Amino acid sequence: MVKQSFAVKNMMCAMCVAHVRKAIEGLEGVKDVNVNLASNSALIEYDESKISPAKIKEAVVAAGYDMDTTPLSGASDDQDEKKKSKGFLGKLLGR
Ligand SMILES: [Cu+2]
Repeated sequence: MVKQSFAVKNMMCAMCVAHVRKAIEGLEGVKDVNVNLASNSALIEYDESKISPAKIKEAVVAAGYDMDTTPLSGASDDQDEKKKSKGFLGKLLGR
């Protein structure tokens, strides 16, 4: 089981967030999903032996949105928390 954050594109409002969440949470192998509109990302906890980011993306695309299959950040280090969020924002703004 892994917990990773992915960039989600084309979300405009709370309804979009609900759509994306619904598309992801119904998938087999997905345990938990938290979609964030402000950071345009989805924090997904899933069983990597049952589902891949590519499969999750398929569901997101089918719902009318788009998602990166590369996680935004890997395993987190507590002391790097600030640095990480800065890099994360920079990544989003750089697109
Ligand atoms: Cu919307």
